[in-house]
Amino acid sequence: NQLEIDLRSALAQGEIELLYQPQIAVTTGQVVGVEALARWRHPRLGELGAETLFAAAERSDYLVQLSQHVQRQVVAEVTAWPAVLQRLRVAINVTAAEMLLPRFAEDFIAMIDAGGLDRRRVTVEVTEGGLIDDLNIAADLLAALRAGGLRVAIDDFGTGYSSLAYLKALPLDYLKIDKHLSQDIVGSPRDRVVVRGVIDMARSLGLAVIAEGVETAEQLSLLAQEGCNFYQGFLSAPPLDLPALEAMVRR
Ligand code: G
Ligand code: G
Ligand code: NA
Ligand code: MN
Repeated sequence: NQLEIDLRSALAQGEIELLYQPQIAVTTGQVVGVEALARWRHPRLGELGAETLFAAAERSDYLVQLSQHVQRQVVAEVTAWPAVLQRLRVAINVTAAEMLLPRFAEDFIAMIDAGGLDRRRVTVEVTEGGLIDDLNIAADLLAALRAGGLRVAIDDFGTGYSSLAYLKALPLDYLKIDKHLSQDIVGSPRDRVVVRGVIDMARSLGLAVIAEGVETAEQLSLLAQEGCNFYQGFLSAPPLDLPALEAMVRR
């Protein structure tokens, strides 16, 4: 597959680009953090999304190297940001495959320290579907990250089949409501009840709630009424490059 072959030169050629999507506090409208999202600036095919990038890597056994490359790139970029952005939190995605590596948590923390990024600003995002199957092992890994001063978010909550088991078993700081749930809340009383239940449960467990994929003022208003703490989405900003992020935070 040509895409898998191209991927081998992509890292060396600096074709992986990072965008940063703002995370906004619902009550104040302030940008409090960003999620780093990878893009592939392919020399012939143009800009490819993270799904294409990571699918190509998965097929060619390159997933862990790619994911770690992206993480080091995030740390290098963030530490070089202008002062006005240094108060923002940074959410970094991890894959299940790398969590299975021996010493995952220690190595991840060492990577953050080596780049000179304050651990306390970092959130690790794990996806429900991407979590390792043994929840006891997953719980130990996440606990080790938190013991090191990082925070942990469960991503795309509500898309999998074992959401409640994850919520019950894992030590977490944030629950991210999947974009479909955030969006279906308008016009569907049943979906609104489900979102309400998820938010109540998360908050009772001491987690902060981040809604993803918020595109309209009406969605945000309903999520605010249900007690959602933070949101991401096109309503405030798509994933941004550095100049656009800086302009938004200065505004
Ligand atoms: O960027 P969207 O635009 O398409 O991202 C799709 C999914 O790909 C995200 O939900 C995220 O879980 C995953 N993803 C995006 N960027 C990264 C990354 O840098 N590392 C990992 N492991 N996953 C990422
Ligand atoms: O981490 P994860 O897979 O959830 O990444 C979120 C994905 O959703 C990214 O690919 C991002 O570009 C995309 N996204 C971010 N904001 C919105 C939005 O408001 N609407 C939609 N449809 N997609 C969004
Ligand atoms: Na994510
Ligand atoms: Mn997500």
